[in-house]
Amino acid sequence: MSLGELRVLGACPLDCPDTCSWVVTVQDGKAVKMRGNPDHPYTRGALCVKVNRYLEHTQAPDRILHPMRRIGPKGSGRFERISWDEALEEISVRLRGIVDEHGGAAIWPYVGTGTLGYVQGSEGVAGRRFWNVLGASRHFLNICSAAGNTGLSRINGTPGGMDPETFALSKLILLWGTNTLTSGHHLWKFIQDARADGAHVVAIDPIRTRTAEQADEHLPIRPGTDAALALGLMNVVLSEGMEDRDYLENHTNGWENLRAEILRYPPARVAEITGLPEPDIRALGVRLAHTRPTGIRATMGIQRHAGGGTTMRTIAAIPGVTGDWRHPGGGIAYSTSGHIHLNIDTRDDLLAEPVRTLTMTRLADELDESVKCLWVYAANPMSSTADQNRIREKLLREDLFTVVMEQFPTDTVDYADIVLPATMQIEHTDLHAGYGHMYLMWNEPAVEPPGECLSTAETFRRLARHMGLTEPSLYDSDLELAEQLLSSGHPSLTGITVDRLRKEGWVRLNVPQPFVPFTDGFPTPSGRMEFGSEPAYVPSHTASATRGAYPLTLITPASHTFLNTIFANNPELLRRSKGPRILVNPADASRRDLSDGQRARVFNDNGEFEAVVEVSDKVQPGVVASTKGHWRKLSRGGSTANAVVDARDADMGRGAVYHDNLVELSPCTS
Ligand SMILES: Nc1nc2c(c(=O)[nH]1)N[C@H]1C(S)=C(S)[C@@H](COP(=O)(O)OP(=O)(O)OC[C@H]3O[C@@H](n4cnc5c(=O)[nH]c(N)nc54)[C@H](O)[C@@H]3O)O[C@H]1N2
Ligand SMILES: Nc1nc2c(c(=O)[nH]1)N[C@H]1C(S)=C(S)[C@@H](COP(=O)(O)OP(=O)(O)OC[C@H]3O[C@@H](n4cnc5c(=O)[nH]c(N)nc54)[C@H](O)[C@@H]3O)O[C@H]1N2
Ligand code: SF4
Ligand SMILES: [Mo]
Repeated sequence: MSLGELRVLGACPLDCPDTCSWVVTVQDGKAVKMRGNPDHPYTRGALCVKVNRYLEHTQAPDRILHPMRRIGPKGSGRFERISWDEALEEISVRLRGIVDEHGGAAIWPYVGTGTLGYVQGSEGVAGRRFWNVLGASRHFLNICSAAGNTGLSRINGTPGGMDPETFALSKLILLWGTNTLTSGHHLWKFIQDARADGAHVVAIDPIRTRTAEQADEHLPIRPGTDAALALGLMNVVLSEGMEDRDYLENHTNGWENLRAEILRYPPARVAEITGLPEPDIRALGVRLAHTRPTGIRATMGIQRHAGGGTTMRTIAAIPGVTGDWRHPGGGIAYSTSGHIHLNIDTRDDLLAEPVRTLTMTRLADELDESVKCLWVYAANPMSSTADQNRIREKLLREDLFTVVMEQFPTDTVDYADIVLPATMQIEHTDLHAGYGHMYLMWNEPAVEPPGECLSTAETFRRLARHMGLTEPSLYDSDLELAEQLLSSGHPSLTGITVDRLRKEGWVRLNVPQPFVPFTDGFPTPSGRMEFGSEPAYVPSHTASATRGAYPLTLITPASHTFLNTIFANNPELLRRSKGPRILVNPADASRRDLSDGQRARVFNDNGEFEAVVEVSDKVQPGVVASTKGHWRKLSRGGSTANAVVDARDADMGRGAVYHDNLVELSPCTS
């Protein structure tokens, strides 16, 4: 260790279930190394292909370091540098004018998932007290997991489920609409531990992903038909006489209804709906009937469909029928966020009167004349949100005042009137909780912010001061905010303090090890699992629509090399992504004269994007797939997959439908 060398513990802020623990080595005030922390019980040392470049990313030449004001037309991305004082003054004048003339509800504070920090990011308080003082509209952050959260809450009373660590104890593992090795790979070590003990691993995914390739079995299901498969599997469990009658009797409500639904889905019918061979459905059903514990990992991918909420609810019925919730390693794991009971005190009492809620995924519709200020932070809607072309038109409106707090010159920044430079994780304090593990994580800043970058919390403190706002809680420091977050009094937080987190880097929630949820009943009003009486299968749009001019189902899942749109401007990761690509089955390719490596237009009535064709049986006929994350301005043709994605709601929670769209393909002619 050289003189002046420090090792600082931090946590990955990105929207990834794993929330890795990392160690930053700092020499003479400069971060010189970042490594995964081998001591963390869940993340155990490895980061990932993306975050291995995080340090390089913090020092990238295109980092935004100063406030800027637009000088070109909207969308041109032309700015001049201004001082923080000038930026705060211009913002204060504009915000005051908007509030006076139109009321606070004319402001849309559009926060995304760029960081999941509870102090600086979308999970917590950042900015929300400030917006409440101004009376701004509420923002519904439904883009990621809303349908699944709602579906699971209906049946279990919470989206929370298994502790992912307990997959090491499962004997049958269903990786259902989840690409573990790409979107949260630390679970894999626990799956491998289970395998070493004889567990059988099945991937259920329309794409033969890298995860499906590593599984013992892959079922290439027709998109959006998973609830029918779940019913079919339970049908076989009943035929085998292996339902857990005692569990059904004592811990569930609505069994007679669900049973009647299950009996309507014998394997032959399910084979027709799902496109899977009947013997495969039957064999998996028999395996499920006789294997305890069975652990189901189903994450957000599977619920990005018209029927996504119902899909999660019906899959989650399986451990009720098999009694798997009795055992460590049994049940379903979607997100652990339902087990996090921090005190998120956004001070809604500061709102003078009730305000409307604007919905993140519906930006294309809801960004109308009634919105006078769009304030974007930790989000990149120009690339991430559905119906991109219409969003672009709305962002061009001259009287819309758009402020973007950002680290990089994203597609959204190009439409800003004022850009504010944001810190990255090694430069600010934050408190995190994994949504794929049971630990609270501390992020201590390792270095000073570069240029004039400020954290989210500090930006809102300075703005409040500049505007002369007197509400004291607007000025709480980061450490005070963290203390408040930990002060809910919930038993899972007993003994967890800021001091302890700062010293130890992370603390496991105060729950038993192994953690088996619902042993004391379900957090529903009845204390039981609620099977409900609604239909148990709602097909996706693409599974039910007449196909007409757009016969192909497009799925747009996570890219291995980006995290949403983060890192898509890193030259090496962009190179490794091989640009926007589209997987096309050989039968569909030959019908359209498309060959491997050729450029194709992917289009529907919403718009189009360009992608390089990869002819492959990784997808079935009728299904094509391209990844999310690319930036418009770095893509040929200047648009991305979200140009064709509908702004439409799923059946529950107004969830997004990113994997449920119809398109056609044709060769690019130029
Ligand atoms: N490398 C990387 N990691 C990420 C992200 C990233 O962008 N890149 N994003 C992060 C975020 S924000 C999230 S929310 C999570 C999401 O992580 P995942 O839940 O894994 O989400 P997706 O990648 O959207 O979809 C997962 C799989 O679901 C499949 N799928 C789609 N439709 C269906 C269906 O109808 N039925 C079935 N059975 N499968 C289906 C897709 O083919 C895909 O392989 O990952 C996080 N991790
Ligand atoms: N086609 C398609 N589109 C999708 C999806 C899909 O499956 N398919 N998945 C959706 C999902 S799951 C999600 S979660 C959304 C994500 O959509 P968004 O929430 O818009 O997230 P990102 O596109 O990653 O943009 C986050 C931005 O925040 C910035 N940022 C990071 N940290 C900070 C910070 O501390 N402060 C500030 N001010 N900025 C910061 C980053 O530089 C980045 O530009 O995308 C959705 N879009
Ligand atoms: S993106 Fe996920 S896997 Fe990668 S470092 Fe962050 S938390 Fe870990
Ligand atoms: Mo997400």
